[in-house]
Amino acid sequence: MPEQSYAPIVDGDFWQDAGPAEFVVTNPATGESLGRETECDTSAVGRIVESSKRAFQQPTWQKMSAAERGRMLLKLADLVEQNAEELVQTELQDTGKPVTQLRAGELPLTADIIRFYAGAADKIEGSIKSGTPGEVLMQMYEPYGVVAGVLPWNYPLVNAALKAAPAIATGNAIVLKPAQETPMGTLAFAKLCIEAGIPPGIVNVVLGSGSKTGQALIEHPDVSKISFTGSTAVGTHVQKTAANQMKMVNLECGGKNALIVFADADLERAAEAALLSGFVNAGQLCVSCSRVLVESSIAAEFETLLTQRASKIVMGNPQDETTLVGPMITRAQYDTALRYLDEALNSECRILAGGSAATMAAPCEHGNWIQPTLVSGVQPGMKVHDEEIFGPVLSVVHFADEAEAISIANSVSYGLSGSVWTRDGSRALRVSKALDTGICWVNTMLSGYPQISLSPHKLSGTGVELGMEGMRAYLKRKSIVIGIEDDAPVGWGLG
Ligand code: TAP
Repeated sequence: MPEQSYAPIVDGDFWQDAGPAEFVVTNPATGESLGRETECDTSAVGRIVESSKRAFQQPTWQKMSAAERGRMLLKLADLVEQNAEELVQTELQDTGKPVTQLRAGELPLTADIIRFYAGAADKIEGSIKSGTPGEVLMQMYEPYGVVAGVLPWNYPLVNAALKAAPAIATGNAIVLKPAQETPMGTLAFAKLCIEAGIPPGIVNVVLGSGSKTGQALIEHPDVSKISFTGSTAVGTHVQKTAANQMKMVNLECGGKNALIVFADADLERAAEAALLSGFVNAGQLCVSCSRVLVESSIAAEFETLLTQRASKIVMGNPQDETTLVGPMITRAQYDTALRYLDEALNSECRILAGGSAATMAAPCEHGNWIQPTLVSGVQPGMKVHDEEIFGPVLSVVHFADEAEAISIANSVSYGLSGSVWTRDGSRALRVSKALDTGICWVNTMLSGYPQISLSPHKLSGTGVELGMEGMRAYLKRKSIVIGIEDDAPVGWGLG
């Protein structure tokens, strides 16, 4: 059978000879090759951005009503659902994510995000302000033009929808750049955009490494806005690059989030949430809580609950419906997580569950497997506490009182999410307000999408994604002042 090749999408079609196809895309669960991916160089990226610019400037796109763009997005959401099983299998191969998490999580969320922005497309309102009697002051919104959507590998479909749906709803064109390891979901998504009637060129895809293709994309002068999701290190670089051309940037970056359990909480539910949060997608989820802060008076009881439940977690072939934990996406990510575990093993921490790489049976024996790991006795200042591991490693930290819980939670340089577990309503609100994070859940986790907006704090990013605010981030402001009286004074006292 000929080897599968992955090519960029321009003007609605695959561009087969866009560049050399040397990068091997692998299935992280089995280590098998899924095909080779083209790398777009600066000139190929230039051609693709040109196509996006042309598509944006087309009179048909410029004159299309917001309601019509919304209808196209509704069609796209329907197509995502109609092709759900194919998309599930694509993502399963490409990311190693367990099939149940794809069916119940990533696919429905992708469709929900698209529908949310479909409905929101014609709800953007400008304003008329009361100025002097001789003038009308108007404020309105306009699309940027060509937007770059730079995606991580952990949730390719959700992230493609998160960037493309608001971009389309607001009348922009978008060039998506998936992570080199996971091109398949983004390509499938872009093809469905064409099937939904979204004009060719409005959603293009470049393929290749971040340092070459991604860099060429964000530097392109016709790209007016960059929406980036990925690590803090790369996000910082993207922001610096964008500053050279004063481009608008949205950065959704790393997290080291805390789930805080007070003694009065429903401990069974809190334990369930902590494990789900720490181990879903093998811990490769930015908003997951990888630190569990537990009040000292119930710490022993809570750790027993965590350990008992962790022993029942099934890690294995992502195709199996009982699997909760799949593999790490790449060998590099696997090596990174093992380095953190080594450090924890060589410290005063106690391993309550897991603690090492896992040996798997065929067909998964060559995948990137790490046991779901619970580490107790973790303290601020330790790397396992302070740094984002992005693997199935849940750290347990004890605290004496509310003030200490807040101080530990806020001691890291990230500020993405948090979760507070208590039956005391005032304390829930007090602690939520005190956490320096973009979102805080109370007695729940990972819910509220796509209506809520996420605006990362500290080194977790800048700008806003999701919700209506997330859509306005794809629009620039324009003010128009009209003099309607011939004798109205001209501004600054000139008249
Ligand atoms: P990164 O290594 O930062 O990569 C993210 C994207 O940026 C990839 O497409 C990457 O391309 C590209 N890239 C790398 N260098 C670039 C450059 N110079 N110019 C333009 N693009 C460049 O992150 P990752 O490892 O894929 O994802 C994991 C990280 O994403 C974690 O830190 C996680 O917390 C974060 N994340 C955050 C969120 C939110 S909502 N805050 C959501 C998901 C993930 P290549 O990979 O092809 O080189």
